[in-house]
Amino acid sequence: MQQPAANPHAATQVRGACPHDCPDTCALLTTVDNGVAVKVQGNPDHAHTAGVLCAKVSRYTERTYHPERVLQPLRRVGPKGAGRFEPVAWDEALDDIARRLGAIAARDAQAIQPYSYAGTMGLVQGESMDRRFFHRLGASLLDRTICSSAGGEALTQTLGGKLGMRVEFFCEAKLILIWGSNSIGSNLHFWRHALQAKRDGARLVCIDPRRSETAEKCHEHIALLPGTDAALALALMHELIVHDWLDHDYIARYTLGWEALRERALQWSPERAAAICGIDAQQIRRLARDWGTTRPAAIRLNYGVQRTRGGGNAVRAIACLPALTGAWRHRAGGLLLSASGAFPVQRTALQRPDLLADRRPRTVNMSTIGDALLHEASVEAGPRIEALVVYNSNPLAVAPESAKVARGLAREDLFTVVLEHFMTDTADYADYVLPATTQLEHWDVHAAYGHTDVLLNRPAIAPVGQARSNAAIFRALAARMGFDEPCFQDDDEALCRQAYGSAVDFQHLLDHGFATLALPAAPFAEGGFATPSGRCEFYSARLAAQGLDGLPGYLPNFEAPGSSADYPLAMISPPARNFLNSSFVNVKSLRDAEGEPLLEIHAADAQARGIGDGDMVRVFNARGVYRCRAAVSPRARAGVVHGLGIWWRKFGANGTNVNELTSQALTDLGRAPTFYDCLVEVARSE
Ligand SMILES: Nc1nc2c(c(=O)[nH]1)N[C@H]1C(S)=C(S)[C@@H](COP(=O)(O)OP(=O)(O)OC[C@H]3O[C@@H](n4cnc5c(=O)[nH]c(N)nc54)[C@H](O)[C@@H]3O)O[C@H]1N2
Ligand SMILES: Nc1nc2c(c(=O)[nH]1)N[C@H]1C(S)=C(S)[C@@H](COP(=O)(O)OP(=O)(O)OC[C@H]3O[C@@H](n4cnc5c(=O)[nH]c(N)nc54)[C@H](O)[C@@H]3O)O[C@H]1N2
Ligand code: SF4
Ligand SMILES: [Mo]
Repeated sequence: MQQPAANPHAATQVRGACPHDCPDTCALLTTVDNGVAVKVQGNPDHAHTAGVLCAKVSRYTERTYHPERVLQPLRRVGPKGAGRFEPVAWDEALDDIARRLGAIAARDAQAIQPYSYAGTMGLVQGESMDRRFFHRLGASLLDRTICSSAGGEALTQTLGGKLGMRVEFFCEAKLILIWGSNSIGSNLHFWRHALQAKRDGARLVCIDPRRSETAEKCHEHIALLPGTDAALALALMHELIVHDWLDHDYIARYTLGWEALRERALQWSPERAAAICGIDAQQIRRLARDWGTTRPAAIRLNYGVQRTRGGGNAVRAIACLPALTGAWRHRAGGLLLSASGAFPVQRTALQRPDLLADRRPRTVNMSTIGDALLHEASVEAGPRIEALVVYNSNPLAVAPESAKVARGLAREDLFTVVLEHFMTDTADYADYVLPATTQLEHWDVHAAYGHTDVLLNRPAIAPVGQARSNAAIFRALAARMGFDEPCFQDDDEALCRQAYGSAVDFQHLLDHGFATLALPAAPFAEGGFATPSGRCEFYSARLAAQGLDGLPGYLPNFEAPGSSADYPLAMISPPARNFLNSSFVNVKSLRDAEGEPLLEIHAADAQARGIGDGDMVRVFNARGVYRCRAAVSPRARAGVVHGLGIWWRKFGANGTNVNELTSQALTDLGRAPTFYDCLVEVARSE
């Protein structure tokens, strides 16, 4: 059961890893018959996967053998964005790309901009040969902020890193707060543990503006307004203090800044927070009692809380709660947002920043790529972007304020190369589209952020068509650019070995497909935080030194509900269950399950606008217009609408998606986007 057997007619099973940006990082088993992948299943031997995949990846073969897959290099023949291309030979495409990048680099390599994110989470196809190539070239660096950097920075300041509870112990908790997470849709394998805990008598509370699939199944749902989580967390602290539901011993030994935090929290009565959160003060009191008096108690925090102006501070405030009650003492207590900091990835060896030598290229923030492409105010110093190389990402669909991204991509003087599986919205604007392999066709090795196992992905099948792995494409470009350092010779399997070096036994990965990191069951039971003080830092001297608030505080949204007469509704745009960001939108069975682009709206807000269920609506603000169908839905609270999923623009009724409406304003920490800090108005559309 490993590599396709010598006899091509015998069906074999190949072990792999799910490449998607999902906390679960499942172990896959691909059945290969006669060189064709016929089935992708969860590996039953891997405890976290437990033999179960989500609906999306159970259909992975539909994606790999999709009739619209890009299977040969393409060169643009029509206007940018029109999607008209002609096939071209690999050598011709690579020669021309190398020549054009070389000409730009001869003037200023910083005019070349890589743009990538987590289309694959693989360390090899996501952050190895590509980084070496751009480092050697001296291209602009990319600040990869689009998903998790506000919350990540908050965790780093408070706990010392992206560290937290082990997911497998949530099943032993007696109280679980599911905070800013629709776990059933986006973290299915955690939800198994929550359900087990529920069966064993635990209370589940969901804190989310939307009555999600997950909120419905919890004992209580607290439907606060978007961007108000810090106010809620501070009021919880207020109640913990007033009722003395505190672990004074834990606070004294293992935390920093308690007196200052206490003073701050005492300003946050439940009534004050309730008015801001748009909820009942009684709900806050009850939640505080639950958190203060239940052991073990755990928080599954997710990234939904950090996509507003104060998102970093919200995560800081929430991350203080387990230390106040000593919840960390128990392995089933504490908090988990991301565990990715536990992985000993050898990033320097993989990415080779030394290839920059003494050059210090500027850094461009991926979340403001619209402004950067248009070279507008507030963008990073340095030259106008002349070439854009996109891989593992679909910026036109996923980055905020897409009208600007589209205008930038349409620039005639921009040379764009896109490595892709499909003709995405972004690929339509490329000068060259290069066919990339999928996870079934290449080697890779993975970390995770929702569990703590390392996974290996072996290729199950040969590349489909003329597809090449990202690493192979950058290797070929490096050769054409004359980069002769030996590291440009490393093949994909060698890169897999380098990803963890001696920190993980590669032979074990080859033999079993995964390896479990040796980690303590309860990471902060006796302090040991990875902060400079070694304590949970309620007060951060590092933040104060940057001129920021040293304590977690509440920052109202840039576009706070009620602050604009023209745009009275707050719009959030969380993931759709059957898509993964903008991936899978073109897999028909999954698109059929989602139906069409929808806006969930509360009955009162719909009625006030004469909108009926199923009507077409215009959702608009000063940045743009998005047309879609209204779903008058009990999932929406009054004042908040939900534009679900990241649809491809080309499937949208007016050729846009929700990001036509979102802004490029950045969060308080981590320079991250504020997708859920967005006011709109909605009107019936004929
Ligand atoms: N099926 C599916 N799974 C996915 C993804 C996907 O697109 N589809 N995306 C993946 C990615 S990239 C990521 S980063 C992860 C995590 O992605 P997350 O962004 O954590 O996504 P969700 O789990 O849907 O949880 C977000 C929840 O937060 C809620 N929310 C919005 N604003 C606020 C707020 O201000 N406060 C609070 N408390 N809640 C708020 C939303 O209504 C939503 O239910 O999921 C991954 N998994
Ligand atoms: N409005 C709104 N916008 C959001 C969000 C939101 O909640 N609301 N969520 C944000 C978040 S959390 C994230 S993480 C970003 C996600 O943004 P992206 O990381 O851009 O994610 P995807 O949209 O899935 O696009 C990934 C692309 O990579 C391609 N790909 C996959 N594997 C490979 C490979 O091996 N090689 C190559 N060359 N290509 C590959 C896929 O075909 C796909 O088109 O979106 C953000 N945008
Ligand atoms: S997307 Fe998430 S749940 Fe689905 S198979 Fe991949 S890791 Fe597992
Ligand atoms: Mo993400």
